[in-house]
Amino acid sequence: MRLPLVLLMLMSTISCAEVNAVNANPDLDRPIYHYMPPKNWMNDPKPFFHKGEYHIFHQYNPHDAVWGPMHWGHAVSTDLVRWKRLPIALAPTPDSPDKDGCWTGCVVEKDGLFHILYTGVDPQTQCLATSRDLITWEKHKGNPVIAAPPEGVGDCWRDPCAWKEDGDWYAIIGSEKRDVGGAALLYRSKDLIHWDYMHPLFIGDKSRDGAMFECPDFFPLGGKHVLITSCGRTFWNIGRYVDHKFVCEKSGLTDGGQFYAAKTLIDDEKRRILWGWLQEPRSPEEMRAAGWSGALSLPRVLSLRADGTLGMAPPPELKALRGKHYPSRSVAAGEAVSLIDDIRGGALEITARIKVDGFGRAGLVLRATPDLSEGLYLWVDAKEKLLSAAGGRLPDPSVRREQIAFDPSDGAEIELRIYLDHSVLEVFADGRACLTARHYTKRADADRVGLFAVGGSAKCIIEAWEMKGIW
Ligand code: DQQ
Repeated sequence: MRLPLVLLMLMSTISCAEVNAVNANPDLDRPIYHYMPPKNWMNDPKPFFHKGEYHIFHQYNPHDAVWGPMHWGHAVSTDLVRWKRLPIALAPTPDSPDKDGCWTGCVVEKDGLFHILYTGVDPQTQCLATSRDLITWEKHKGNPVIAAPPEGVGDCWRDPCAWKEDGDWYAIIGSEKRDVGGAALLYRSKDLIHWDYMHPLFIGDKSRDGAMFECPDFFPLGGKHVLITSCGRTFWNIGRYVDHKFVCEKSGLTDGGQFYAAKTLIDDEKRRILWGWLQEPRSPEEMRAAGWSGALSLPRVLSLRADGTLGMAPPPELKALRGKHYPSRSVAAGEAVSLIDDIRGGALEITARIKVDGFGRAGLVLRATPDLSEGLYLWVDAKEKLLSAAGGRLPDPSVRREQIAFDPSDGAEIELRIYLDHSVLEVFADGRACLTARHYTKRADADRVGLFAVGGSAKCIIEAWEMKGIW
């Protein structure tokens, strides 16, 4: 039954003012099921779990949609899906060590109190704040608690990550050893206030994982230890923790695309969960025009795979976001993109199982216009051994290509778990490679899904759900 227009208009007037504003001026790119502040800029998540609650603290500029004087925004969830925004946890204090910003750090619990260790700027020093309830924070009167870096360290000396071990507190600070690479500098303390520098926990190689380490994270996983570091991309290193040094055995990328400064928590099911900052490859003018910038990635449950690499999977809780179901069907794809008749939308979860022998390149197009003049292509290339995503047109999607090493291994069926949320695309490939891409459009009809295979034909089993918004 079609409702009369008058009734439809009446129904729209009873929705809240914010919804009307959005409807009047639809932003086709704003995610609906990824956490974001209501407006302005966010980056760097800092997760913390306490008594059934997942807290995400994050870098936040409440005054503008571009990076600026950093505050700590705060949100909480009990189900990993719906988030409640909480008051700002930290703001810069004039004439203090964090006068120019409260940069990244970590949250720990000690003797029933919560503590944030963070970097104050400028210059970079390490500061402490304390809370009884995780909501109201009081800065330590003696800040900074670590005033200066050891000798031989470059400009980067920030983003402390602390943990308790054998009755003592340890922290690594992300840094750089000039001309060599990133360094995670290890400190020890009895009380989180007085810190002694020990030595580098680990020194990287600038040709492999960048000239410095931002936002380091260090934790046990499956009998090994993992060191996460960020410099341009976020890397994982898996190895052994021996005599307070990290011995790296394997390393790789947590994601090949717009995913950065990722950090973890451990929950009461002993799941180690990673979140990253979904970056916005837009100009300051475009970000200001949108009024928002940056989002929190979906949670990724980490595991140690049998081959010693890092496994990443979406948690089952995300199924709560599923709405209308598009049942599983088998679709043949050829060189020309075949659009699927019924599956469409800006917010979708898609599972695609693709057999990858006998052709070079096969994948999906998302956010496609019916005339295919626009689309976001996602594909596996068996020859390049890459998983890639790019906006544009086939065969040469021209706008910025995101990619990650991914060997589909001959003849194997690969499973892509795809989360599309307007401008956000997050993909989990076989639980061993992740790719995040951003794609912006002005076309309301850019909501089609299609399949293609270049250099042969491919069979794909595809199933999808419309995704519900969380606000
Ligand atoms: N972002 C913070 C720094 C960190 C960087 C500043 C990484 O603490 O190193 O907003 O994105």
